[in-house]
Amino acid sequence: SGATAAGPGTDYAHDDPFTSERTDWWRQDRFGMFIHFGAYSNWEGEYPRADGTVCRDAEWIQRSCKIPTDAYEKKAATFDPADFDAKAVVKTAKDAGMKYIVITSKHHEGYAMWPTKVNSWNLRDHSSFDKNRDILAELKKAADDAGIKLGFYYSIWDWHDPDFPDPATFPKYEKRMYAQLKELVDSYDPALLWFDGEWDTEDPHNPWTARDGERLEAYLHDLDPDLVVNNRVGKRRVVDGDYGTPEQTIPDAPVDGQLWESCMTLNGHWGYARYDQNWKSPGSLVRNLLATSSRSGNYLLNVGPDSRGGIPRQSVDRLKQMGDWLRADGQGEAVYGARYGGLVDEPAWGSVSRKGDVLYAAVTDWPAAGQPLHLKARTDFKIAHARVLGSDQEVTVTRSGDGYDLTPSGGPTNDIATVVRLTVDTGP
Ligand code: JFZ
Repeated sequence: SGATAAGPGTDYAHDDPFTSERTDWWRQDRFGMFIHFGAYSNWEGEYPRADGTVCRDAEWIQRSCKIPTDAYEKKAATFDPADFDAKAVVKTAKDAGMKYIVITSKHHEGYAMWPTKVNSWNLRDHSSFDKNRDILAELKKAADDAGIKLGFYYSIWDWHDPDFPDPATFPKYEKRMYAQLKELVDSYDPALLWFDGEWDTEDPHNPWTARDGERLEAYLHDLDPDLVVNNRVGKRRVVDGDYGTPEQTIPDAPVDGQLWESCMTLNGHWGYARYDQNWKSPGSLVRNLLATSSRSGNYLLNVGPDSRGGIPRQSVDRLKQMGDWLRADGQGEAVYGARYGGLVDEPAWGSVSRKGDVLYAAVTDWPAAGQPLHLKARTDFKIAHARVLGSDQEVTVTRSGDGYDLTPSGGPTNDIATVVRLTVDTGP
């Protein structure tokens, strides 16, 4: 199962992420929560200009709206996410069926969401927040209690540190970055690190090189050899970590030679943006999750807490509906621990995932009465048994042309995706 090639480039872990025990939890869990939360959240997506107009963006607001550093720092000094409730966040993730959480510990703005000793540009020293609180520690405790893994997003690109953009002073920045990463690992024992900002940008001053990526990977391995790390550590995939990170899209087929995780927003922004009400429907979100797991990928779905630290109601509602679908009739079986099966072509009517000798055909376009669902076989196998999860309706299985026809005798069990569970025999 899976490619044995370790994928392109240098592997941080010195093992094969496709098969190693280290990545096992990540390969099984399939569904995680991304949290974009930082000093940018305090703007709630809106920067009122002196001329009375409003400039809008989320975690990029400082750059896109050209907010002067002193104004940005002043706003951060009023940041008071007193409503941040780690237990509620973890419960939202758990109720959604999510198995891990990745929160921005430091985004491009450079603001640390934990009491770093490296500088004072952080939630304890530069805010109006309770000085006795540490939201990463709270999240770690709540996640541990709930059996949920915790990981940190960390931006290599830093808009605040004056030593970042100048290649002559960059090593000084890099030292501080290494120190911050050590703080994160030592204080919170994260299961995963999700790097970003290593890429070539419109900013010609991003001095991060592939060599820097290699050194960083070696450093992380020394800090904690069990860490799972995404691929945004080294430029141009010269250093590729454990898995690829397609953003806002789902690859239309399994990716050869690389584990992957699609990260996606629930509306159109990562950070909180009060004006953005362009929410995805629960049905399309579940279908995305099914498409992802059936192509051996993970789905990292984002929430952006507001300036008080609360997750928008619209996000919580949608996630809850995803969890309801996953729990109903054991339909989560089609996702957790499941992957691309190699036995059939992906049908137009849904997706097919596999766990051992079981195929899960998740039907999003249920056929009209008496009409079959066709499965195009890629290789020879037999179907020993077929049933609809959560129903005792009969499914007739017949050999047909290049594969099988499955003809259900009744209707779908829900209006998002009905799962037909097939026991297969792939022969000796
Ligand atoms: C980055 C960030 O700039 C953004 O704010 C957010 O955190 C997102 C998850 O990651 O944006 C990217 C990163 C990589 C690509 C595009 C946008 N990319 O590889 O195409």
